Amino acid sequence: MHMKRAFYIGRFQPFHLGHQAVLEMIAKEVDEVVIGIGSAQKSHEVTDPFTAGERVMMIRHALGDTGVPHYAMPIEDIQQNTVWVSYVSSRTPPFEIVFSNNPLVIQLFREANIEVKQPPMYLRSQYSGTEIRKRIVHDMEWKHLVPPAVVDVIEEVNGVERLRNISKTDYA
Ligand code: NMN
Repeated sequence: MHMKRAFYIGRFQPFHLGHQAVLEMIAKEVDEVVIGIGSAQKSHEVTDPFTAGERVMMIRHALGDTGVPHYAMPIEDIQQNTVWVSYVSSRTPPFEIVFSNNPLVIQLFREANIEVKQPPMYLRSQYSGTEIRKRIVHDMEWKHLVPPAVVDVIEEVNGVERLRNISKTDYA
């Protein structure tokens, strides 16, 4: 049995409905999706508030009912872009195509002769991690931008309070 697998990497800070829509589209083209949770070493930063484990939970519970067969794997950053593709490939299930709109990711995989497709951006201005983190910090509506399961994970780990606390400056 030959499975066609795609690779899709993001920071998922947090996983939102744009990610979910793209993954549902990718799942129509392949049998399984290898999801790289990028910058896995980061957490508790204004632009990267959630741990790799929390992001694994978001993806598992959000994709649970969607019929997107996947492996979600934390991937730490490395200092050397020249070896990044082999670093990723050495720790993921084999994949034959990459879906990404990140210019560096596209460049590195294409240089390694791996096929890259750019998925359509799904309502990009709304469904953006930057926008969602900003809304959480400023006490604006954000829950409609993420799958209900992600609201539950963020609440379980006190993510709203964490993000607001780490966004404070010490001279405010
Ligand atoms: O498009 P975003 O959500 O930023 O995700 C891309 C991810 O891929 C990031 O976590 C980024 O750090 C990662 N990445 C890492 C390297 C490296 O470690 N040298 C190279 C390219 C992309």
